Amino acid sequence: MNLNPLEQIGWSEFFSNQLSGQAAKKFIVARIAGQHRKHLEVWTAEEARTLSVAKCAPPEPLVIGDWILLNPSTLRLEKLLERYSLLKRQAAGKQQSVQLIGANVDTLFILSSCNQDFNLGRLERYIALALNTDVEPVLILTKADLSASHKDYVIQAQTLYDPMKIIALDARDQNVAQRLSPWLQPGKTIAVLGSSGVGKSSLASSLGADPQRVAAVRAGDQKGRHTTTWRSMHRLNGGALLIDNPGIRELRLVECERGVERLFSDLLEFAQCRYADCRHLQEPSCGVLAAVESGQLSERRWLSYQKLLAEQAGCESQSESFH
Ligand SMILES: Nc1nc2c(ncn2[C@@H]2O[C@H](COP(=O)(O)OP(=O)(O)OP(=O)(O)O)[C@@H](O)[C@H]2O)c(=O)[nH]1
Ligand SMILES: [Zn+2]
Repeated sequence: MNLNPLEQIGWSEFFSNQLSGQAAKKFIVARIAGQHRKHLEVWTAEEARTLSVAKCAPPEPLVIGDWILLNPSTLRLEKLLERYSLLKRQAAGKQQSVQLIGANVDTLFILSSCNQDFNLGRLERYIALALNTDVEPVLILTKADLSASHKDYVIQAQTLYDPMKIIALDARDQNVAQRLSPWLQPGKTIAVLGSSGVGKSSLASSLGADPQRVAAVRAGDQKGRHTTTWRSMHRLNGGALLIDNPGIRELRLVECERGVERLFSDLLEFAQCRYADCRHLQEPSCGVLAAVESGQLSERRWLSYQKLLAEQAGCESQSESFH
């Protein structure tokens, strides 16, 4: 496959359709490839450049993975192109504030270790986050080499969302790219999320990410809360792009009803309820409650559904300003 320089960093028809021929000639097309407190790193067809955040103040916040148009003489932001996917969550410690995680992502690698880090409720949040914006979730169970029972983890996780691919591996293994090859096509963008210590940096290195950039993300995480904006994009061996993120302590969903509905489609199949607007909480003649009662549906799953819906109710879209 012969990709031109922009396609190699993720450009596609979805974006070129947003440009008039004139705009394509007049402006520099760039992708945000690094987010730091005071500056952005962008990639163009020719080079990597650094921009001051002050010059990039669009009406809505920018995030790594975004495609933007820059004025060639001032390097000011002219336009943010429409995104085909956007991963976001509630900002840590700030209810009602949205934090963007990454834009124009094709695949979300959800990392969890085959040990006490493994938690079904937490995985459900990550999967819903991806499904909400049509990003394919892929569950990567790391530290499989340390667990005799990694197959049990796979079986448990498969109950969460049947179509999801699950791969158990050793993140330090240099051959992991073979097993992940369906998602590593040139020009495709992958975001990696998971708790601290699950092997995000190890996996990035095994896939060929530049170790210096990986180290920068880790150092940023240790500096404290401001560093949540410290993310970078890596080119992997074989040509895919990977967005690294600091470890997430607690993921809370926001504006994610669609993702929750898709994740819990098995539960909603039971929703033959008396009331059309049944919330499946305690209403009489509720098909979902009846399924829990009869054991067709696990109580854990029903509780999880209710919890994920409740936590985002009342969380309005007030994006955290990027500074
Ligand atoms: N045995 C084994 N060790 C692993 C595996 N993945 C990661 N490790 C080790 O676990 C430790 C943490 O791995 P990292 O790759 O730094 O984890 P991380 O997710 O990047 O952590 P943060 O940077 O804190 O978010 C390191 O000592 C790794 O060598 C694995 O699959 N198997
Ligand atoms: Zn109901």
